[in-house]
Amino acid sequence: MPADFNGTWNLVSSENFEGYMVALGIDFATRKIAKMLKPQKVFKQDGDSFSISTTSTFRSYLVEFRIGEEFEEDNKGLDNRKCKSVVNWDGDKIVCVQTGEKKNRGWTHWIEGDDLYLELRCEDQVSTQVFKRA
Ligand code: VLZ
Repeated sequence: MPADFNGTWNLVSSENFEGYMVALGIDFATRKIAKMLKPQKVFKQDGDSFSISTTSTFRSYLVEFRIGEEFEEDNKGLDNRKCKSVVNWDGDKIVCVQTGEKKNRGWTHWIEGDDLYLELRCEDQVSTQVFKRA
């Protein structure tokens, strides 16, 4: 039985989100705002179907996918670069590979105790965020 990510999660800590945003080419003014945000994630997981909505007072982002099925991702409101994305299980983690202009782009989510983790990767930058159940 795979991990159950269903629920509402609030950001409690963030490491090197700045470096991740720089690697994505996000401008200074946007980064200044974005790094102050405490986004909330709502996961809906039904078998291999997922939706992850990330909301904040500034920008919000929704991604929907099925495990193992490649999809076009537009990253609207983030860096707006299109990529081909695919998410797979790695044990109890979900691992997204985002193939496009930026090398080594993707993210991994997993649960540790009561906390939701997110590792965001772009080029040589790694950001780690931790969320707690709302
Ligand atoms: O998360 O890719 O959960 O695809 C934060 C909005 C969204 C703040 C960060 C605005 C998205 C930032 C991180 C402006 C530059 C992300 C995935 C995994 C969902």
